[in-house]
Amino acid sequence: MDGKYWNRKIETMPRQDIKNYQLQKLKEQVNYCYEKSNFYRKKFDAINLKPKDIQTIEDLQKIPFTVKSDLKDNYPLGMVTASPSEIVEVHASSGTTGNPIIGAYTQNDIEIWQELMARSIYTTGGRPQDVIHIAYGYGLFTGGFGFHYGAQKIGAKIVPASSGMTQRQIKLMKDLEVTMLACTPSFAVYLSEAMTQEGVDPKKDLKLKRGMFGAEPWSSKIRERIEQEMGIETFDIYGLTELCGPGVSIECEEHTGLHVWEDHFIVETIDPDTGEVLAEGKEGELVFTALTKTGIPMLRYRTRDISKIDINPCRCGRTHARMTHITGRTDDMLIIRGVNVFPSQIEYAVMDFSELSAQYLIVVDRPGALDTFTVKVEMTEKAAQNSQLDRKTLKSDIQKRIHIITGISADVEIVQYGELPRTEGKAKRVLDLRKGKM
Ligand code: DLL
Repeated sequence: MDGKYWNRKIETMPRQDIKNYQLQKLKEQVNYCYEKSNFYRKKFDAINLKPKDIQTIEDLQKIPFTVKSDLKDNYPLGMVTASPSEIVEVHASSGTTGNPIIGAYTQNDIEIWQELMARSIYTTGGRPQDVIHIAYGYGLFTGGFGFHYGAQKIGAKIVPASSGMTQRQIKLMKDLEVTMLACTPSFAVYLSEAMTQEGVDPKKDLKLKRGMFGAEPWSSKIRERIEQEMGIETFDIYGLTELCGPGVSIECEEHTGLHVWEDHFIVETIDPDTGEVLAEGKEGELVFTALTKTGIPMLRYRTRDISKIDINPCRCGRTHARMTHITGRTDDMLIIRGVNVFPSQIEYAVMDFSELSAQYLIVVDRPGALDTFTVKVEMTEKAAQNSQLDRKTLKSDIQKRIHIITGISADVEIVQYGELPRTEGKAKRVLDLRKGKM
């Protein structure tokens, strides 16, 4: 700990030093994979690639991508490269179909994850005197444990609330004078609503100052709402089970993107269709190489997350590249009547209306030859009580807004406040009833 940095030397390293360090670690990791992993050796041998062919960072591009299905096909532990007795913990992601994605950690991996989470929480201003309420699920999901390990290393006081029992969470936040909240943005919205219902004013009744939200995309407008309603500063945090969990990148106090911890990860952006590596600053799919992970090493892992990278110096003094907030996933994209639509676009449109709550659900179906596209939205409690409100005009204004943003027309259904499901983990925003019909 040194002023605002958890590790000043690493966080403010000149970029050339970062590159040199990455190259050294990359060569070590490639050797490790080639010697110890059947999976990677086979991939290398198939194209006659040898570890000695990796002599520069650019040579990374010679290595084939690793994809989600590699992990699913090798479920549960087929990609473990360390010896089985070295695995000390497993986590898994909440995939909806098929085998879950397993993360298997050696002691080395856990220690690195803890260090990266401590660094991340510290970057958002977390200090030993903070009381950190962790409302990410504890269990197979990496959210709860990731924050727990990091906060523990900082020496903060932890409230391991996990998910569920919203009313009790609010009581604990108040009674234990919680200063920082960690949960999904959708749960933060839910908590804020529940606080209003409980008659708790977060600005007056709580000591809450900051929130660390991630694990799902969230628009700038949802963010504004959370900040205004709770009176807090918010930070976006990113990560995935395949790489460690949360702690791959984090926003600093400048809020100009998320610093990718490049002493542990090399990040590339690619064209999701062709796999071509894109120039820095161009939007594409993020691909990560984990430089220090030993349980299940990841070389050029395709995340399906869409973002862009900026390597310019940040005003905070950190030199690690920044990624923009994730706008969506390549597999999130809906094709409705031939038009590409991202749920984040709908969120953006809906959040323009102060009469609406932050909940929405996109329902797509194909009862006949054509797709139907319905967006269900909810009035806020306050708007529902306003007898002057012209619902017809509101509905048509929402329809127009969605049309401007997506280019296609949607049916808008305004439902009663509280009718759309609230989630404690990642929100489910799309119901695609066409699946199985196509
Ligand atoms: O969601 C890890 C995590 C936990 C990150 C808590 C942040 C906070 P998985 O369950 O494996 O891991 O899901 C990973 O979630 O590929 C993204 O699509 C999405 N995701 C994670 N963080 C963000 C974020 C955790 N800040 C997948 N913004 C990733 C947008 C995010 N999407």
